[in-house]
Amino acid sequence: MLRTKICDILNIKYPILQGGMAWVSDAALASAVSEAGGLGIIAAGNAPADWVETEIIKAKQLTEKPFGVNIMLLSPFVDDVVDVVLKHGVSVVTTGAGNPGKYMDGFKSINAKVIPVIPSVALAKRMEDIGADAVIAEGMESGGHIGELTTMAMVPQVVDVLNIPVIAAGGIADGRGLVAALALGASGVQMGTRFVATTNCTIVDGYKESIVKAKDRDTVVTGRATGHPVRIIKNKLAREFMKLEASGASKEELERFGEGKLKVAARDGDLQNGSIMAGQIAGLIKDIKPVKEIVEDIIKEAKDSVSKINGLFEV
Ligand code: TUI
Repeated sequence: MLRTKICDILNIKYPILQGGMAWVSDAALASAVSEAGGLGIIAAGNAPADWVETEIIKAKQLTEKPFGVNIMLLSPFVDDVVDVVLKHGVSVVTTGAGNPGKYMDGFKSINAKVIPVIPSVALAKRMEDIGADAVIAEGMESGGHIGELTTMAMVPQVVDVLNIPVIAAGGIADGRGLVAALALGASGVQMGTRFVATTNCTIVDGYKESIVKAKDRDTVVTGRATGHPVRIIKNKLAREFMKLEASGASKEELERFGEGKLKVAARDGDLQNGSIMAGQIAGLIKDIKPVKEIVEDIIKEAKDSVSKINGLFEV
């Protein structure tokens, strides 16, 4: 129940993708999401290609269902990561933080479905023109590197100019969010923050607890001055970064300060000096649960949510 076009394209049960999150989305998390009926995604982030290769091999052992790899296009290892993806015949590739145009022929040569993350209508159109199978319209409610538009404003505008399916991302963590996305014309959703606060996610517990503790206004956008705005949970690092930014520090200085800080939080467990990337929807997340339960609950909630709305018409 609840099938959309993206389910057929990706050969998955539910129209729910897990965001590719650097240092977070490994084979354990991705395979759990795929096993639950969604699409799990391993994030290459800034990791070397051999790490990505190991995770792809592990994921193939953990699930027979489709999974994807997210390629972060600013990575210094991007060319090698693309080669690994081609070598292992990964069935779905999502891309972030740039234009994947020059890799498109390679992805097509292995029949991978290509789904770029886009922050605007213009880029969405360009992706359709170069042969993308779908796009992920990611609003600025999201954690990590973000664009300018909100999910609510961007998704229907992208839907109206594309023929390929649109996945909504940013600010979605439950069944109501899924229904809202479908109402805007999206074919499915991608969730990141919700899948961090799960028992299947292998990062330190403190990071997950920071998401559970976060309230609605507890994230901030840092790094606007660098041209790479990044949403993180307020902590010591966020305050120091904002102070540095306000003091007029150079782009290079800010980038140097931010470099490597996601690992410091997610893997080394230093939640004051590390960067806790998370979306605005963290405020809605109240527990750390198994992925399977989250996916099942979302589908149930979505159905209830639609019934409630239908009830409003039956007057
Ligand atoms: O990529 C993300 N989220 C990320 S990447 C990341 S690692 C990182 N850390 C610090 C600085 C930069 C990266 C943490 N979170 N989401 C997908 C996304 N893609 N958001 C925005 C975009 C995007 C931006 C510009 C996609 C395409 C684009 O194109 C510009 C152009 O015209 O080429």
